Amino acid sequence: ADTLLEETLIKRSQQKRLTSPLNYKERVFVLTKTKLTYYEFRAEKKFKKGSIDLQKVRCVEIVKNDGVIPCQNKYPFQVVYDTSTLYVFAPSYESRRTWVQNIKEEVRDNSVIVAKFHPQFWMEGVWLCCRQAEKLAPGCEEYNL
Ligand code: 4IP
Ligand code: ZN
Repeated sequence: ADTLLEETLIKRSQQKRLTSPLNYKERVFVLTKTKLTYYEFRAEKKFKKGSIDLQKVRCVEIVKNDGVIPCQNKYPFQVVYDTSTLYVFAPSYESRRTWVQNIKEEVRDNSVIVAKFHPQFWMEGVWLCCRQAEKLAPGCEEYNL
């Protein structure tokens, strides 16, 4: 499929298992009309590490943050799908804006779009925005597509 965007960004581990580590990895992100895929780039090759079907995306938005960001890229955004949230860190305000705008454009007609979302991080078992301690707790701020 045709690439709409491609850039090396940093992602936080999605911690799908209770025992998953919290870490940050540099990945090549590729956006097409149907998928957001990330690859590890090693020995001049791309190795696919994960992919999100855009039809499943429920929310894409910047993350508001006033704490320390423990990786080099300081402009976070979130992609919420199924029961997971992928946090991605862009190197600049402009880069983040481009990714959020382009993904929003592709998911505009999704039936699963949320009414409310969490504007801050899920961190150490709590949503920093609303202090709810349940990962699937309903969002606390109105979402605008
Ligand atoms: C891994 O840590 C990587 O961060 C994975 O990211 C991540 O998968 C894993 O989390 C996490 O355990 P180690 O490399 O130290 O094992 P990547 O796939 O980019 O390598 P996600 O789901 O974030 O892709 P979970 O979610 O699989 O538990
Ligand atoms: Zn919240």
